[in-house]
Amino acid sequence: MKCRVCGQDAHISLRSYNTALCSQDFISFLEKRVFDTIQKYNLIGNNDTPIVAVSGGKDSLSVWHILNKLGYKADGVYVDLGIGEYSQESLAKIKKTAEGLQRKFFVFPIRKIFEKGIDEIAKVMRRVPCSACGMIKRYAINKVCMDNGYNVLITGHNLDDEAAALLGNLLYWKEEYLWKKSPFLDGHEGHLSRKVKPLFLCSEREMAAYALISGIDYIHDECPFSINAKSLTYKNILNNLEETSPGTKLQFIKGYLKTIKGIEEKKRDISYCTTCGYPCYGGTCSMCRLLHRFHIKDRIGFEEWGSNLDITQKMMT
Ligand code: Q46
Ligand code: ZN
Repeated sequence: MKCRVCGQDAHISLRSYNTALCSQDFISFLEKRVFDTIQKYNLIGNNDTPIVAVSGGKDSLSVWHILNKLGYKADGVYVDLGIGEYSQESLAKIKKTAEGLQRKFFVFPIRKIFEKGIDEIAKVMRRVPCSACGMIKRYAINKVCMDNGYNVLITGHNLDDEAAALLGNLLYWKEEYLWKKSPFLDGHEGHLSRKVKPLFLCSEREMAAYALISGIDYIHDECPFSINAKSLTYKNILNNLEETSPGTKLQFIKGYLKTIKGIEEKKRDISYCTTCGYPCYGGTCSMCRLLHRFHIKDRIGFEEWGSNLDITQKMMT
């Protein structure tokens, strides 16, 4: 197989695009797709201050790398879940990437703040780890954005993540989540940053190839709590469909985007937490209730790591 662009040997075949490319042209092809996605859906504007939610995995580190390569000067934010070696290694990969990009990043160190890892906190909350994790991550990342003037939060969700989540929501007709699959979620001025997903048209396989070819050093292990995630089952189902009908995932997501234009977002009456101002559905938000339970309001803060890996402790305001 020959590269469609330069005619040299191809290294990756992209069946959903009915094409094959050499490593170098694949990198340009993927970066252009991310750039076109940002432009077409107005994900990041010239006056925006973007920040990437990084986990140490291939997608978030790659999107961080791509954005900075494309000229979007993005910093990073990481929630350290306190899961032993997994979290330590993730942090090490993020530090290395930040140093290479010469960008700073923020860390919300759960174990230092709560004196417990996410699994123990989840037990106290009587939730499964992923539920506690989701709530704390959303809150902490948004707080870093609000306290430091970042108005656009970028996540590394890829096509496979989005298609699996959409399939799950459709199977159970979770109407309230259907509109949330958009690559662009509005924020609330002064309370919630906008959320965008520049990789939502790039598949898992493409992102793995991109990270490998670009030499991005990421953590290969998955979070230990992801093992029983339903999303993995949905991903397998979609991969089987993709095998026989290349392009299925892309069509699924693109078709959805066309369709949701006509769906009215079902808005619930949102109010703001009376303690911290975070959007919630009445009274005090879940995070403020959790902090109250742990009596740790005075320890809630984050670390700011400079691009030279110097570190500053900051309290949340
Ligand atoms: S939710 Fe669950 Fe993930 Fe949090 S506890 Fe791990 S698997 S990291 S995106
Ligand atoms: Zn609150």
